[in-house]
Amino acid sequence: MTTATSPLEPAPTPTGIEGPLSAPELARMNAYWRAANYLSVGQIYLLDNPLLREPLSLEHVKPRLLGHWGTTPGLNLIYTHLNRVIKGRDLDMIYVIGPGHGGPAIVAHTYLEGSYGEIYPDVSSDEEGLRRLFKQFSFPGGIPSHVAPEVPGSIHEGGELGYALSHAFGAAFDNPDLTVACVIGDGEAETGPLAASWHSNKFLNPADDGAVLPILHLNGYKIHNPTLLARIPREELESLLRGYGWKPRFVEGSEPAQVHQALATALDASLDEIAAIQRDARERGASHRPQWPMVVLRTPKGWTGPARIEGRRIEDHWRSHQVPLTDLAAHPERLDELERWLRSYRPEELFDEDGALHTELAELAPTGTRRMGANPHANGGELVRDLRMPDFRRYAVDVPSPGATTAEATRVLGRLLRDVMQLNLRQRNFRLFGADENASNRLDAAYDVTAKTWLEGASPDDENLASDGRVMEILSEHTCQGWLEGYLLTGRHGLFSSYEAFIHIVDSMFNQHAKWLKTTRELSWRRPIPSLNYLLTSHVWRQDHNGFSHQDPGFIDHVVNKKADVVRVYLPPDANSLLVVADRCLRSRNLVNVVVAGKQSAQQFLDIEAAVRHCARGVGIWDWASNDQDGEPDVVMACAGDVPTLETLAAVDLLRRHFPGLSVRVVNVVDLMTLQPLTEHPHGLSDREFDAIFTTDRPVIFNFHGYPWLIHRLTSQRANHANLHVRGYREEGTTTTPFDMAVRNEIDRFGLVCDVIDRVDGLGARGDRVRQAMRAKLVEHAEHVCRYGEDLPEVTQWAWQA
Ligand SMILES: Cc1ncc(C[n+]2csc(CCOP(=O)(O)OP(=O)(O)O)c2C)c(N)n1
Ligand SMILES: [Mg+2]
Repeated sequence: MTTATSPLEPAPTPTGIEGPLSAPELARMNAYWRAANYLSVGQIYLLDNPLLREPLSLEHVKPRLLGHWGTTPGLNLIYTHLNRVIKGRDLDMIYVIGPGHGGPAIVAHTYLEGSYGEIYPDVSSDEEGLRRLFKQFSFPGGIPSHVAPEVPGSIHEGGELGYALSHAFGAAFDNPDLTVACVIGDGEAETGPLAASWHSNKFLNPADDGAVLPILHLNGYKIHNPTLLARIPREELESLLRGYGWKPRFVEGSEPAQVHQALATALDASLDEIAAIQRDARERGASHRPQWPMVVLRTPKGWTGPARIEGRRIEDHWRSHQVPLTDLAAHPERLDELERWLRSYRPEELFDEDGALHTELAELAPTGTRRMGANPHANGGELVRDLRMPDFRRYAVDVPSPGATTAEATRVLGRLLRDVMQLNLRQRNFRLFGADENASNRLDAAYDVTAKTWLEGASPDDENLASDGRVMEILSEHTCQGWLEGYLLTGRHGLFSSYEAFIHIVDSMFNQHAKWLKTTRELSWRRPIPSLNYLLTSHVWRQDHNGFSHQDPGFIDHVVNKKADVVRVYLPPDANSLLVVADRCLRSRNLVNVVVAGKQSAQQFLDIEAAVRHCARGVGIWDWASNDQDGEPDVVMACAGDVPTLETLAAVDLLRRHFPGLSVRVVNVVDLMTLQPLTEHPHGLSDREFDAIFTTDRPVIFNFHGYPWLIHRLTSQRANHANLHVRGYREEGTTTTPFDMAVRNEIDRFGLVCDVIDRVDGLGARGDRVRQAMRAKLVEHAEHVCRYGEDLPEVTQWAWQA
């Protein structure tokens, strides 16, 4: 049914163009694309007059023009075509948008399909709704310019480029019915994280996982430059993508009808191929990696916008990246240009009298939860199923008395994780991630119940590799992080274990995820998702094989910058406390939990019930190590982290021997956030509680796992801060003995004893003699390690005695 003024009027189709779209269908899709483009330009520019029912004037235009046009028409085109295949095939599909700066596109489409208005009813399908839609974009009190958490259907803001494909794969794992369409900007494709993530196809099991359809958007430009992938010869690009294992289909052009047909053809062929791959694997087993299809879409940046402005090329140029026409007040002719641009989409044909999209166009969108803006996978909290958790007490290390046993904390945790894996095999919602280090980090018990995902060729000597493995290892921290984020954002659970020093590689990805969580907490319609859990091990104090390059405890400094209600940092002192903390983290929602724990054999201090009590408070006085029962201590020996805790206890032992009358209180901190004031962090101790533990006037010698400054930063507002003396990592050490690492950074027992002598009044001449003895020990230590290559027997054999 078409009328002369209807958008269904077939666009003049150049002869000789073939494709799956009938002329009316092509015309309707082109009109839908026009509508989305119109709404996108409207969002960037208009405050009022949303349907251009009056001539455009300056007061209809926003005073500050903010946003990104260049990528937007391409994103709109793709969305329009994805709607077609979703409807045609009843696909369960979400859309991950790498160039997330094209926020107007997705807001426009979710508005057109109705999912936007269901969440934000004020933005209604009428003229008033359009006015609000336009005004709110990049406007104070409104919405951000990117595909941020505020945008329905998004699991990926795209503000920081590089993570689209790894997020898409994370969403697809264990979602066999889901197809994730993923647009990758050609500039984004130059980033390291994106480049590594092409390899994700080697980890996707066609029988048990969903599919990812990458669409490389070759619009030719970034902000101020051409892109490499758009300028290298086509055959090199094709070889590159084929080398990564993909089967690319090229769609190229700048004539709408031709591009519509070509894109529809490419999507049909790609989705047919995906369906065939999945059918085959699901019937006959997933024995190898298929060559998955992808699309390369080469269309002009800023397509359909002004071709030239004042003689300079805009369309098909980087100059279209942000807002092509600015400073309209000073250049009235630009206002005319803007009006011509907006009217070129012929809004009067697209929206009815009330301002609603014409029904025959609205019908092009899928309905219900098939709309990409309403797909529950993109609001993963709606789909979360709790993990089935074993009782962590079953894995407890027997600790008859503090110091009586040794254990490797992460190996103990590995057994718990193995059983978490086992218990959730059927619901397929738990995975472990790590950059080639899960075994090195002693989590290899997991391989008793599952393998590492591997769909490439097999060698008879391989170990623990299988196409249906659930431990994900690729030597790209970015890819691990991106996969895990995608997995969590779609409502599943996981844990990322990393060498402590190298987790910094994903500092920025952590930032973005923490920001995402902070924002979603403020959006009632976004349901809470499982927390992002980091286990940082092979930590700074035990770099036996490696040395200085592998030493860096600074990730936690970085993490605590983020909103307090999103981050947690735990430093369990031994295996049982690690079990308790891990249980808590795996059950939590909407947090980033950072757990730092050693993997080496180490003394154990807490039996499991003591660990439960200690971790519940997060910080506490260890009465069994203290002798201040009669009142205020002479000194507080505080510690956080397994190695610093050991050194503190060894120092306390020395103090007992040398100063039997000295009253010493030992405080251990598991939950670093307890140190912050309650006003700053929900786990912060009240001042009263803090003062009760740390006193208001006694010296506190705090032995810390990380950089000392962090403890000062967290406690700066506490009454006793002036008496706080913090020892921690001082950027010293190399490949040396464990105790020498402590000595070089001055967190060692002998140095701690000297700290006490220096800070507690009244130790007199005895104090001087003991200080001298401690210094002598340090000299003896230095000579011994250089001569024998190992620590003094009195150090290695020391154990806490009840
Ligand atoms: C990691 C990162 N570096 C730099 C930027 C700044 N930036 C924003 S958009 C952009 C260009 C993106 O080009 P492309 O991926 O081709 O997207 P297009 O707009 O062309 O679709 C850049 C460099 C960023 N957002 N993220
Ligand atoms: Mg580009």
